[in-house]
Amino acid sequence: MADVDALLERVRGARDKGALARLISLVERSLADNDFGEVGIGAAEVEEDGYAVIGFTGAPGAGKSTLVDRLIGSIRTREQEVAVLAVDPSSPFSGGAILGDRIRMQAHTSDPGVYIRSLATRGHLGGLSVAVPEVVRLLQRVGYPWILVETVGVGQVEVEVVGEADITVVVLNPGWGDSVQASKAGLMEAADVFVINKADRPGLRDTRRDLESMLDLGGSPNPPPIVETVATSGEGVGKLLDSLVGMRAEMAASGELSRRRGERRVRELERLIQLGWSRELARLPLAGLVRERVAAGAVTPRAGAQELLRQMLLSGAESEA
Ligand SMILES: Nc1nc2c(ncn2[C@@H]2O[C@H](COP(=O)(O)OP(=O)(O)OP(=O)(O)O)[C@@H](O)[C@H]2O)c(=O)[nH]1
Ligand SMILES: [Mg+2]
Repeated sequence: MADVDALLERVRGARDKGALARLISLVERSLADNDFGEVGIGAAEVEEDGYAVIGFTGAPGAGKSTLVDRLIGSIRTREQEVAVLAVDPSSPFSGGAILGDRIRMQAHTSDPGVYIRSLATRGHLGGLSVAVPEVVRLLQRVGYPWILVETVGVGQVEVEVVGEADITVVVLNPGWGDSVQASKAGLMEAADVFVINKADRPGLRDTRRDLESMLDLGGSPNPPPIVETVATSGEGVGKLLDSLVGMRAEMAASGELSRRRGERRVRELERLIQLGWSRELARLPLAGLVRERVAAGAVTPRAGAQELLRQMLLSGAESEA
């Protein structure tokens, strides 16, 4: 994988965005091809508090992209670099995906300190849950101190992606029921920071009060902060960044950051083991036959699974002998 090393050097040295795009494509392709081989860029983790992964989630149209765009501006004002991953779980294509966001963030694309990339992972091996951590690890290894991950899409996938960030920002809007929606989607537990964006709209006070009472009910001794923003004007975005900076420092000092990252790595390991196993199982000569027999009702699914697992263990033992 000398090629990969050369690309990595070009990104580390000159912030060659073309080289970075090629590296991400390599990761994507290896997942799309169901190629479990070493991509060669996931080797070691850099030191713990040199970077932070911030995930943004919330209802469609809540203003996540506008907010991320503004946050890029604030981070750049503080002369730090930032990478943005826009994750589109519904599309098998990257590049054209999330066109609107591309346009929105276009002002930053000529800035060498900003890297924006959309990641479309439907149909890939393990989908999002495997691709996102790999690409995040790549971005972190080439030295981006801020990695912002925005998801488009709804429901389950959002929550899944939430698990891939150090700090999760849940974006709500003023208006009846938004916080109720968030709580139904399981986002209340996942939130480290709440943003009430579109604070220029009516209903701000009510939404804040709803949210606060919901958090009270949750009874956490350490409820997440609530930041009000108007992403279109940038109002409140500096405050959001301050709050992220503070939280990141606190989490690093308390050990929470490394605890979360350790958990994430173990989850990733488990997913990869599952994927590896199912791939190996599917490759067994017997797999097709067992599937047919299960479909026909001749064998129960459990007996079929047991038979295939036994076969796999046997073939593993043979190849080792
Ligand atoms: N009035 C007002 N409009 C906003 C604000 N923030 C974003 N918008 C508008 O809301 C619309 C949706 O914003 P986006 O940033 O695309 O929202 P999103 O959450 O990224 O949307 P998806 O990616 O489709 O889920 C756009 O028309 C924005 O201009 C705000 O603070 N106030
Ligand atoms: Mg968006």
